[in-house]
Amino acid sequence: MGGVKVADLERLARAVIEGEAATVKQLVEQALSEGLAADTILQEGLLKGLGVVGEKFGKQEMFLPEVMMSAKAMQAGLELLRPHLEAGQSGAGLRGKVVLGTVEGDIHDIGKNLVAMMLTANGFQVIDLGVNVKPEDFVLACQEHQPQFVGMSALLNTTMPAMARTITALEAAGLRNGGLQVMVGGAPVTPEFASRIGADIYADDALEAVRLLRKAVGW
Ligand code: B1M
Repeated sequence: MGGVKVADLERLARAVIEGEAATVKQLVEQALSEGLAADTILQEGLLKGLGVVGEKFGKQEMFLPEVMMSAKAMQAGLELLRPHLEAGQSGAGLRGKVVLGTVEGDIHDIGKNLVAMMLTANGFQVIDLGVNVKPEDFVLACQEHQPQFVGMSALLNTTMPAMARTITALEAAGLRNGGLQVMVGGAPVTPEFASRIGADIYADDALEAVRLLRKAVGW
């Protein structure tokens, strides 16, 4: 632990910004082997880097191909952290079942994957439908798996209405009468929007998602 330097995490953030997947992997492995907590590597390295990417993208200082490289580098790092973030859990699925996906028209999945990882780490069974999930596919998955929760992620203003359409489809299929609770999240989603569309739970980040679902199942 003592050997881990802030400079290494700064290098890691820089490697994400520069889209250097190989360097990201190497620095994550190094940080893990030096005993740094996976959560610190995630927050202070990977997510810090991606945050800068988001700012630069917004200001048109970075462009789509570069952002894609950064996202790939981020995912490479996240995969190495996955076993550590999910470690130490027995009885996976005991706490409840969650059908999860990024809504129709939206292919952002880093936040959704983090939510999936943190829920899995906390004993929930996650059925991950991936990205660009149509309302009818959420419905089919809920009919098949009978989860207590369905979680939707959206990162674009233009795809937020797909959350409302999905809730309407779940209602039309009679699924919400059975107590299925809807959780929504993603950078542009607000608590006000969540309540306006009839979602039961709004979570600001992955840890909050875990906290709220644990509360909902009484654990
Ligand atoms: Co895009 N993108 N992107 N992008 N991208 C954003 C979101 C944007 C804010 C960038 C910007 O302009 N500054 C902007 C959206 C503007 C808006 O509408 N509000 C944007 C745009 C415009 C686009 C395109 C339209 C660009 C184009 O084509 N011209 C395009 C859309 C493609 C599509 O989806 N149809 C596009 C494409 C892409 C890439 C493919 C290059 C890549 C995604 C790769 C991937 O995901 N595999 C990408 C990326 C990486 C970003 C930024 C830079 C980073 C997003 C991210 O992963 N953040 C992003 C800028 C930014 O967010 N600052 C941006 C890290 C992640 C951990 O955070 O997903 O918010 P987040 O998740 C958080 C919480 O929100 C929460 O928990 C997580 C943290 O613990 N959470 C939930 C998320 N889902 C939840 C669900 C829950 C609960 C909590 O319950 C179910």
